[in-house]
Amino acid sequence: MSKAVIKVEGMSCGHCVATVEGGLAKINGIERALVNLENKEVTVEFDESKVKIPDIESNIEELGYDVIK
Ligand SMILES: [Cu+2]
Repeated sequence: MSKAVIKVEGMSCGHCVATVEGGLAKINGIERALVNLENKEVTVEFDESKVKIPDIESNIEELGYDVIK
């Protein structure tokens, strides 16, 4: 299992947290997604044979938030 911390701009409340965590949890290969609002970070645990970081990043953008690279 791999772990990554992705910087995300635009998350501001519990609804955003639920959108991002819930949206990522639906992706095959993502084991866990945890949002830290204060740090503007999403920590993801994922299986690298099933999903790659760029896929996760584009998914976050599809949910309506900006990934900071
Ligand atoms: Cu919100």
